[in-house]
Amino acid sequence: MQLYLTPGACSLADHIALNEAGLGFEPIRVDLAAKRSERDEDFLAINPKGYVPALRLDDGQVLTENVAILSWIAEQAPQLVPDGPLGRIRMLEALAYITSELHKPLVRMMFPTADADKEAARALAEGRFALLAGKVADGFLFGDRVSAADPYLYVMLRWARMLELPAPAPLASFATRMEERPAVQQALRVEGLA
Ligand SMILES: N[C@@H](CCC(=O)N[C@@H](CS)C(=O)NCC(=O)O)C(=O)O
Repeated sequence: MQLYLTPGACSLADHIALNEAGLGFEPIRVDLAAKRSERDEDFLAINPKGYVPALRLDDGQVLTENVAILSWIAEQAPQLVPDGPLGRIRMLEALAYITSELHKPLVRMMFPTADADKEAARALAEGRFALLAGKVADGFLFGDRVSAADPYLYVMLRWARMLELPAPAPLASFATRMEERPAVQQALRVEGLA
């Protein structure tokens, strides 16, 4: 199995989740501007969407989209699925919120079309982080056990830090807790971020 990633990009979430799941995989870096992998592959032939993450499974199929990849990883490692009859659905709910309500405004802040757009995206992201602050008081999004959604939230908080968007204190503590985890430390080392 191979994970196509770019250091520090949203693919870091999938990298961490694969580590948390204890699944063996090869990390392959992608130059997003050139659309080539470090193995000199045409990345558009692997993922015609042209973006990371992309996960090539052992049978050759390629999965794309953080929500799908993180859900697939959780299916391989039930310890990453929250408890309860609605556990999987709650995780999907969190993944959908992170991908559409946090990931997108943060990207708009990184690549604004106008100052007004950047400020609007900042206000949106701030409000949306605030809604999650109350959820991580017990440790992670779903209590004291990491789910496949937590690495995605962690990566968004890294981006917020880079964009000088202050995170509410409970989210800053959550990020610190994530950074104490060997799965996170290993991913950061491999991506050259630690
Ligand atoms: N909807 C996609 C978005 C992925 C995405 O935005 N990837 C970024 C890095 S975080 C990327 O590769 N951008 C390069 C590009 O779009 O050319 C997902 O959630 O997986």
